[in-house]
Amino acid sequence: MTSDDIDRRHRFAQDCAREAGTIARRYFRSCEAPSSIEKGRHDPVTRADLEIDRFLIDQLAGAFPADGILTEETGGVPARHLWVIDPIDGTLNFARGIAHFAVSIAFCIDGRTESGIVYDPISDEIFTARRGHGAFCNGRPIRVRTTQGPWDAIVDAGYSSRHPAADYVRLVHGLLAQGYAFVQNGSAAMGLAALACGRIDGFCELSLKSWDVLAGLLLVEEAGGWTGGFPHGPGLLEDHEVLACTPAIRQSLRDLLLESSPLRGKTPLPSVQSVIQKS
Ligand code: LIP
Repeated sequence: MTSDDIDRRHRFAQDCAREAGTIARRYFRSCEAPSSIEKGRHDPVTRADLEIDRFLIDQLAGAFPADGILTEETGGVPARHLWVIDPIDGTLNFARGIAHFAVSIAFCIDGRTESGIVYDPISDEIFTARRGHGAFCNGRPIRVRTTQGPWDAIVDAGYSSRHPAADYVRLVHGLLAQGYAFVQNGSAAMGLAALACGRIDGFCELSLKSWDVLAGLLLVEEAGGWTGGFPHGPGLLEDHEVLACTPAIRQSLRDLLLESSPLRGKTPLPSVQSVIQKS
C-alpha cells in the first residue's frame, strides 16, 4: 500500500468520524438515548453505538472493500490492512448525558497503526495523527506537555469493571502517594487525546480493548509522548494494560503500574521500540 493510499484513508476516516458525530449528537441527551442494554457492569451499549457502528462499517467497506474491519459492537478478525473502530468510546458518559465521549477510528497495516482519528462531537474537536506526520487538533499541530514531575502532573486512570477493583485501588493509592493529581473521566480515547494536546500528563488503565485506544495511542506518539503500545495480531481482540504519558514521568508511572498489576514484576511493560519491532 502506498503513502497516497494511506492518505486517502486518513482523509476519508475524518469525514466518516464527523458524520458519525452528527448521529451521536442527534441521540445525545434526547429521549431516545437511554435505550441502552448492559453488556456488563457499568458497560452499556446504546442505539447510537449500534447505528454509528453500522454507518462506519458501511462507509469503510464501501470505499475500501479489501480492508478488514474490527469494531467494538460487531467484532471482526485481525487482517493485514485493518480498520479498528469504537463507534462511541465513553458510552457510559454518553448514556448518562455527560459530554465526554468520542468516535475513535484507527487504520493499521501489518500490525502498526498508521492513522488515528478521535472526534469529540460535542466540542467539535477532531484529533488526527498519521504515523511520521505529527498530531493535530482541528488542523493545528499539538504536543504533549513538558511535565516537571508528579507534583505538576494530572493522570487519567481509567477504571474498568472487567478488572479486579483491588488492583485499581492500589494504582490510585500509588498515584496519590507520589503526588499525582488523578482523574477518571470515562473515555480512554478522550483521555489519550487530552494527553496528546497537553491538557493532562498521563493516561493508564489496567484492562482495555484495542478499539478504545489504538487511535489515541498514535496521537500521543505523534505528539511527542511515550506509550507502552498495544499488542497487534490476536492481541487486538483481548484486554490489555495501557499506559501513555509525557516522557518525564514514564519511569515513575511504569513502576506504579507494575506494582498494581496482577503479574507484578513478572512482565515488564514493553518499550515502544520492542512493540514496533515485534509487529
Ligand atoms: C470504555 C472506555 C472507558 C474505560 C472502559 C470502557 P466504551 O469504552 O474507554 O474509558 O474505562 O473500560 O472500555 O465501552 O465506552 O467504548
